[in-house]
Amino acid sequence: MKNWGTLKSRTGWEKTVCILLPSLLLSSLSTSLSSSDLDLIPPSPPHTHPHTTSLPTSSFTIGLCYLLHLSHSPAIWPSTADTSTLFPSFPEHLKEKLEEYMARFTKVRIVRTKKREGLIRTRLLGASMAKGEVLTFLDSHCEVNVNWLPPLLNQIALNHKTIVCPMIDVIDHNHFGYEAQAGDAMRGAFDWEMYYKRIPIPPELQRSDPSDPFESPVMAGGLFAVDREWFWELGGYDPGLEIWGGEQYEISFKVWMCGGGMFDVPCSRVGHIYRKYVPYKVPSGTSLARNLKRVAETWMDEFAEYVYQRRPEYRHLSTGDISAQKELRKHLKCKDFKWFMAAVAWDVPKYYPPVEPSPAAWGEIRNVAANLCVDSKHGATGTELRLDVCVKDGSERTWSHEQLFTFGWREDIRPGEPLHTRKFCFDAVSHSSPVTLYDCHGMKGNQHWSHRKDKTMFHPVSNSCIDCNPAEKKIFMNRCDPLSETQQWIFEHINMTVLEKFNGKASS
Ligand SMILES: [Mn+2]
Repeated sequence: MKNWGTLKSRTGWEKTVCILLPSLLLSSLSTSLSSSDLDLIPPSPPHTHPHTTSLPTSSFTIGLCYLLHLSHSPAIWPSTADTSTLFPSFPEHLKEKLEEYMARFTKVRIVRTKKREGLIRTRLLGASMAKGEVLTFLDSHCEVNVNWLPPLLNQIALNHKTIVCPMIDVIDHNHFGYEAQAGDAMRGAFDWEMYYKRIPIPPELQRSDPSDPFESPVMAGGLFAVDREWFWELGGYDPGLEIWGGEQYEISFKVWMCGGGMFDVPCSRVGHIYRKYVPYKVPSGTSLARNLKRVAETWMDEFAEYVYQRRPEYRHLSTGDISAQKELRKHLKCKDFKWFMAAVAWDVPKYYPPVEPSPAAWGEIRNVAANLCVDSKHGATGTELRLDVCVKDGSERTWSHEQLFTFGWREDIRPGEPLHTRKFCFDAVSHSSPVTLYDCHGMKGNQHWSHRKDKTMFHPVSNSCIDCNPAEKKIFMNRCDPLSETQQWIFEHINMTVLEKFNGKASS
């Protein structure tokens, strides 16, 4: 027993227990072990693992601030770490203090950039100076968990063209509490505005052992391990990307399309602090858009058009020179994006279709009794919907109104025109609650609406309807009474074919 390391979380993912044996990894469900058994197995310090030489050595590149936090993670310096490289940015107060402090970690090298280079080029610099066989990239605001590294290295030892990502657990930015993400193991995906999304692992890809690594189309951010030579064969990150953003898509598309693959490894856990706001200034402000367009132009072929349809402002953006990236793609004989969508990300369009199916209704929503419109005032989560004078009827202060809504294919209602909806949905929690905007979850439930022939807006889950008080301009849920004109609503535009399909599905 003493040679075994056990991986055990503080909360959230006890179901998956991963056991490390010398040079190979076995994983099993905890059904045969009770949690008290697990407590009896002392996690052996990483440096005493008697593994063979078959696991490659690893170098780390870690960015920016909070790095003291990470360097004190007990498991960050396993014996497989050959050289570790830390990268502070340029805050003056860290200069000598940091060097003095880090002197006690003999494996740490501090390398400084001359000017601010941003995450992407700084990581490239770290990678260029690393000597280990495997590069492991981590954010500085991370805390690695027990035995996080060997399961990653193992996948790379099996296939050196594999990029592997740990499960990213959540460290709360207020109190540093540690827990798994909602849903824990999920595939990395994206919508066609290029927002990162997580989608369930489809049954076809589910393993009998949930602790087995699984394929993921795109990585979440910057936490991954990669064979050093393979990383450079792939051209590293595109050095033309600025500061931050889009690089996770670039490396993900590239590794899949150019003959490799990407896996998430449930046995490898790394906690990450999700911050509430960005604590630094990003120069010029458009670098994210430019980065995304650069990635789209280099890798996404005709699918880039789906992005531009949703972000028309990208059309006129300059990507800078991408000829080297295109040349690399040709040189590596990479497959096209159509292949990527068919072979790797085939389940993504089920959640995020490139061509949005036609909505059932859109435009203003006018109440029959009040002759007033639903108005969400550009509000965010928690905003209560109110009645207001319809913009079309010459209401002034138009800047403060938001009266265009889309009743779309997910059968939820969102502010905005069909191609540019916001990510908030009409949401009700009971048969008498107000109707508010809430972050769309896309899973129907309490955001599922139906617009019936009698003009009511029916909420199946609470078996109630949207009602209003014209005098107070309040909008709320109530017991359905189709004869009451305060419960009758008229959408400006209706696609009857789609609407009947929605309603037919509901009644069948
Ligand atoms: Mn981060």
